[in-house]
Amino acid sequence: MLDGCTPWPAEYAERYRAEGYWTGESLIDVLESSAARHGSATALVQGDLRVSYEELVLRSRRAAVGFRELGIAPDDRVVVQLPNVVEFVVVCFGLFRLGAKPVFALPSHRASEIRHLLEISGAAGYVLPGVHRGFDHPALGRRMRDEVGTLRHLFTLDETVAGDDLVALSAVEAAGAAADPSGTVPLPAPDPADVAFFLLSGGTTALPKLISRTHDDYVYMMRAAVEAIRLTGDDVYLAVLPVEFNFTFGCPGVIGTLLSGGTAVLAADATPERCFPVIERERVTVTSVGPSVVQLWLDAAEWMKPDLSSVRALQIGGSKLHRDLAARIRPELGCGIQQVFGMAEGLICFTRDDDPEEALLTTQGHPISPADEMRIVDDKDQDVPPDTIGELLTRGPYTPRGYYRSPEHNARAFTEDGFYRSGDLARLTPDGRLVIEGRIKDLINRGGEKVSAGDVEGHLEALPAISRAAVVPVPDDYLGERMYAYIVAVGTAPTLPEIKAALTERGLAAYKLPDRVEAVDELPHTGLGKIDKKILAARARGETTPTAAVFF
Ligand code: OOB
Repeated sequence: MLDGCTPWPAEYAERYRAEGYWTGESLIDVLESSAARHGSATALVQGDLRVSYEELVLRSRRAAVGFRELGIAPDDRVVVQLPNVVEFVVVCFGLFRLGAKPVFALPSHRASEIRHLLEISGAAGYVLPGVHRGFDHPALGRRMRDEVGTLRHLFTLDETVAGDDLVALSAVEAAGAAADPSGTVPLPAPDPADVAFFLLSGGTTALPKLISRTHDDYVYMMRAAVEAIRLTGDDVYLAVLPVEFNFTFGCPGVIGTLLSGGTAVLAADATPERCFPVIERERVTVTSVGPSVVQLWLDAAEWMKPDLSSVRALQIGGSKLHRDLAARIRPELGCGIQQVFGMAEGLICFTRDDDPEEALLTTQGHPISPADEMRIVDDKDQDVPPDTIGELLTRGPYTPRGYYRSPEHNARAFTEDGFYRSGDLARLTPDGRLVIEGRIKDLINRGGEKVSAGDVEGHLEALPAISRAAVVPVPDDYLGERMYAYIVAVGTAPTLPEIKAALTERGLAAYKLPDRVEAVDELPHTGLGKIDKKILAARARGETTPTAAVFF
């Protein structure tokens, strides 16, 4: 296994193999076996572009040879930041085939996050779009190459911005075709027990951590998700959220759809204007969104009156879906509903079609694998009885045992016997269904995008006009949570637009910008000298607590 990753202990690896969870197939095997069965069927759709399974295999093979020709080697890490386009899938399979490891960045990531991902992964390559949604990714890429020592190769989706130092992805495929015209150059078969790619954590500490996912674990997770949702070659999946998100990528997502021989349609964004016509035209059967998108779609459906009846499963996950919103989906959108609890770190839970209505509306269902272990524990790590809230711990065949290159953090994030401490507050109903109740970890879940409080606070405190900062979530009907920033100013307090502009200037992604700001003379502290976020959160929610008065 790649250096810096934590393998499963041998006894568990043996058990997962012996019990048939890990089958020794790589993601390449999965694609090729689907192509062997469904060669001319449509694998991917993006606007008017349709790509068959055969073409996808051919293009990803060419990409693999092309990347190799251009200097990418097996085990090299390559940060991939692309919108929802066919090339994303081609690049991923190209890198898998070469044994290079994609590191998934979100299209919304900016200098701060990209630098971190490049540095922590020691990336040799960075695949980026052109100017996308007004942001000049090529300029960022060039800057990063000057600043990050390991970064040697830049690739872009946009031919018009390509140059000697920035190779167009079309040129990568062309280089592969030229070097291997008959498609027979031998390429090493990936080791199924090795890392296939890296997902990003929601970020419990300052910046996202990398989560290595092996072929064995991810192929199994997808297969379990495919079975749980009964996905077949007749299904059409719509990728609404970014494809780099675990939910959209493999739960069952784009890649699980390819495993099933179905068609994955790539949407450019989550707007109803974009998605409703595609759902109608392609007869989409499954798609995955967060509660904020559900809200947006419900509002738009009132006047757009779309026909979404082909959607048998509108998967909703990433943040808490409130019962009243859940209850409107079937009558108002005409889609079936499936709640999904998931994490880049592993464990996935689904509600099922045959669940009682109330369980469908108010729980996050069951794990997708019988080998998933869940514990709900109190603050002494003791199991609590059903219907009691505690922290969710989990272990299983697709829940890795450590973050990449993070031994210190791993010691805290995992129990000695390998359970991942999710930081989620949850309970199990007496019939074993999971209900997420809140979080221990210091995150703001803004419409499913997890923003680390520490990350934003660090950036705020780096501004000359601010000496101390603390950010807290406030509940929000639309996004689930919004971010409220408390600052102690140096001199005149900066305004929200000034703060947003300064943070953007520092390279912070737009979804991490505070929604409101309030200047205070001093931040409240707990007895242990930590900033008392409970007081701040209560104040942000408009509640006044007697203690708050003492500290402000
Ligand atoms: C998904 O993955 P991540 O890694 O971005 O975030 C994981 C965290 C969980 O620990 C939990 O705090 C929250 O997101 N979460 C939910 C939830 N699903 C995820 N909170 C309440 N209700 C839910 N249904 O978000 C993710 C990955 C794969 C599939 C689905 C979601």
